[in-house]
Amino acid sequence: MKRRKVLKMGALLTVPAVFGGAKVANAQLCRPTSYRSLESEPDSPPVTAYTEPLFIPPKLHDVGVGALNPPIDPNRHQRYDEFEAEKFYEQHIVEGVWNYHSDLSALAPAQAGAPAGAGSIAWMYSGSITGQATTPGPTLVARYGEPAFVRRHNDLPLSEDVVMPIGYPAISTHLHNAHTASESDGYPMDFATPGEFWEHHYAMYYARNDSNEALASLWYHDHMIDFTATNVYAGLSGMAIFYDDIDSGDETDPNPQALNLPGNMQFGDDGAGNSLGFDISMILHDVRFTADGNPTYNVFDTDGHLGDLITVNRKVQPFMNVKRRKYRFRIYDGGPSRFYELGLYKTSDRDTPVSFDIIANDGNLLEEPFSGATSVIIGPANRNDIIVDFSQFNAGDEVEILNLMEQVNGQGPTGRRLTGNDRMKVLQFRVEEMGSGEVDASQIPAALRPLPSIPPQEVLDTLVHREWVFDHDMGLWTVNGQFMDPSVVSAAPKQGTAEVWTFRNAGSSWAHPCHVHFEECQVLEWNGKKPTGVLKSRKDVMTLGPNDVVKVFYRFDDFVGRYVIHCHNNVHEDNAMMLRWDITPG
Ligand SMILES: [Cu+2]
Repeated sequence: MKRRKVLKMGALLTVPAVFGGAKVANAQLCRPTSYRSLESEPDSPPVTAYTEPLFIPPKLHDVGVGALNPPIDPNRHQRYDEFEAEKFYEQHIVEGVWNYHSDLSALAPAQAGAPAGAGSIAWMYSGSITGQATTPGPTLVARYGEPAFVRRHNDLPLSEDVVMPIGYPAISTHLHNAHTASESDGYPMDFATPGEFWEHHYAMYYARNDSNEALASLWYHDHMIDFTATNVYAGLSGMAIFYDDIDSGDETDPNPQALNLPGNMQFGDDGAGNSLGFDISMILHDVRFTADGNPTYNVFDTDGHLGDLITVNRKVQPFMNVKRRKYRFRIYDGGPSRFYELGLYKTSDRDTPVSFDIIANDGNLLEEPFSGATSVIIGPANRNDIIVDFSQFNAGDEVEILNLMEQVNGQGPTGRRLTGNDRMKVLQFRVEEMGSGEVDASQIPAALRPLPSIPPQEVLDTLVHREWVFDHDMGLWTVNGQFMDPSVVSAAPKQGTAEVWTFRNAGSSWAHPCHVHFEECQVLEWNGKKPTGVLKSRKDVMTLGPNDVVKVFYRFDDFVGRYVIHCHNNVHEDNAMMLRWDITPG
């Protein structure tokens, strides 16, 4: 028997004691000791599932350097002359209305300059060729070796004039997991108020100039101090896709290095549920709506916020037409607080999960595909790329994504799986015949991208070791017993060094997705065990169940400045579960 086969069978028989695994069972989920009822928050108005076409954001449009007024000041950016921008983008952040679902829009009053019935109140990003603001915002499609510059304007109303009942109209935009100089990273105190802009220089440089450090599925989202959860919930999230010669986005790429994964570098949709390409990003946000069709949020619940309707690219329970061929789906948990176990089922046989391949964890290609997965678990800010082959279905078949993860409050999952009709509807695929002359040229190669090397144990033992304990104190959330204070530097590794960090969840009934800006890490041990399967990867969000302990390896290179470590249950983050750490010149 081949080694990979054995590994796969092993995964079926054993239970990974962690989030982020596939073919999982309940043992890895957390079990809150008490449940708080959601009865105080009324259900959203009824909507009809699978009637709204999936929205697929178009590309961010290159405006050219000449459009930037004032021009770029290279002195404001670390190493700008080495990584001079070749792509130039401008985005405006605005308040407007968004059609989450026609049934909800129909309930909406006249607001934000739009007539009654036009849509739910939303904060959105512009930047596509049409100039239309959307949520998610236009997708930043970038390539290694082609530095990009994005100027983001805060055009939200002043706080006394906003219609959005939640959030605060100051913005700081973080490109999640990008290897970004501090001043461009979306540090939570680096914010722009209405009428101001902030500039972001993305060097599109592999960490340590190592192509094994390539990132692929990223997202940009608001990171305003104390208001991240609410501002993202209001609509401020969008996707970013990084390509290179290996993961080139072109399934017919003749370059022998190219992986030829499904995709043809096309973004957007035709408005009727048909995508323009085969490399599709899907960001999940769970939202609760009022009787007048607007998003609602309980700011007094510091445990977290749960919506009762799952949106995909800010459409409630949408449908998507797919051809009988392979697709790459980049699945993001946009939060704020919900964890998912997503399974794929033919509507005519909801008892038999359809298997698929997982090719990336937290947006980073695995060494080899994890084949035969029957579900994928993601916590807030985690991403998994999967490949689904629809050629196994017939034209006319309907296939659904269902959420199997039971969660009744913001603390974390209950540890039980939803079954039958309790499973939550996420999205419906409608399978169509390929067009005449169309071929699926894509592949699922046996090898994807190697992992960067890790020093041997005797070297790891000599490095600086730090521990980050995620806990609860006086009704708020702490890291190492402290609340977020931007004037306190909790760690200051020197540029060019490496360290071993341990993340510990001190809570016995809480889940904490722990995120570190700037560098990603490799897991050394998860609850004392060496990582296998999809955890043998580079990660930027360690989703810790109760009492989980994860030891990881970090290097700090290329840029210096202020960064943060925080829980990516953004409600915990906003209630102080965040620390500043700095990289200092070596
Ligand atoms: Cu948390």
